[in-house]
Amino acid sequence: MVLEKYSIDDFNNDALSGHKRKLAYITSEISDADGIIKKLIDFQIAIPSWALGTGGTRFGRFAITGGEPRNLEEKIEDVGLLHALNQSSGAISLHIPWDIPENPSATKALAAQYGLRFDAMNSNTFQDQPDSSLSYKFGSLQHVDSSVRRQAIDHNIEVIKQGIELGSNSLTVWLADGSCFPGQLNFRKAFQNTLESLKEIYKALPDNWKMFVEYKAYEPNFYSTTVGDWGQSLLYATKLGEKAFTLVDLGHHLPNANIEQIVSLLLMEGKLGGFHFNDSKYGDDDLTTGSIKPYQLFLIFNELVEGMDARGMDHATGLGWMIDASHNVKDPLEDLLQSVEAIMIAYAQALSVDRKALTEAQHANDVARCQEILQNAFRTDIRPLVAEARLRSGGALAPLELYRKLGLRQQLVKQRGQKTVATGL
Ligand SMILES: [Mn+2]
Repeated sequence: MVLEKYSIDDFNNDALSGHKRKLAYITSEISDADGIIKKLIDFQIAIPSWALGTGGTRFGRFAITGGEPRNLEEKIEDVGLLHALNQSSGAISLHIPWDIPENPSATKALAAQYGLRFDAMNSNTFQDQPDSSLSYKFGSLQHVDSSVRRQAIDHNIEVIKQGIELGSNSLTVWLADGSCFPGQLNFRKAFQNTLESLKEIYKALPDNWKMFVEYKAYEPNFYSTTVGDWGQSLLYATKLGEKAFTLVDLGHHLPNANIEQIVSLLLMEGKLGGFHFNDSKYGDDDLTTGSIKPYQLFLIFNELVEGMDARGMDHATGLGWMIDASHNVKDPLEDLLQSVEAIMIAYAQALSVDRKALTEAQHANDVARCQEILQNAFRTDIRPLVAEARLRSGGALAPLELYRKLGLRQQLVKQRGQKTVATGL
């Protein structure tokens, strides 16, 4: 389904006078509103191919209201729809083997029609596939048996090859490897096996590619995880070389971890590579970004902006930005629109922080002033800047509202049927 430009324009025209009024106010309140809008226009967040259908927990999956994408082409169509609405979702991230492109050049061309590029490729050695001869029950890249490690290495190399054909330039490796019980694993040997395996995968990376080593504190293993935190990920990334980086998934920390500090130090070391956005109350809950802890999201972006500027990095292209969430009770497209919106808002808030004043207050040990500066940025309603960025790039002033007004889910149900199931989790 292609969203006609006129339906966006009609909607925007109706909302224009109210928008202009709000924009004029915020533009007069903050400095360099136009510079912020330009940065927002450039900023794109990749949508993972597995987030477009029914998500779920390990207890059950509940179908969405129908019209789920039945194949990769329809997933691309869905991301195209999101991008048409918000102009900030111009990339898709594939998970192999859930979404293997049968004809990569046709897949690439289809994505280009919707203005999409292929972001990081994701390998999967946390599930056994029907055609795999060896099991990952006791790990993949860490496995005590070198033939299991070989199978996992070969899979990752295959994913790189598929990514090359699609024009991707990064590989995200997330491992479920670890142990469930004390004594099950020799930690050092598990680390070394994993490192040796990653080195083989690293050798297959083209020069312009990056490898993202994603960490996670626990689950599915509950005693130890072989890439369990940012320190372990940084060890691997450092030992592997300059094309390897740490990837931060917001849900992959122990409770109350100071993620903004982690981000700041990884950036300082030039080893932050990418981001997976989601939100959580307890663990890796994979809820809509910004739905539970919007202030934390802002604080993270505050460090991202400050740290990237300190290194002269381009905000839009310097790191890999992706949503990684799962949907059990919402329409995934509505959920993703909300997540992208929350990310854009947090980014805009971070861009509006008075950095000079903050630095001065820090140097003066004026703690109260530091807090005022950050909270002032957080509490100022900058949403009209985000809306203006969308307007200028051809998106909708209020994407979720338009999605509902046009009955896009109902149209997808009509087109694809009520009982369709997307590949994925
Ligand atoms: Mn992730």
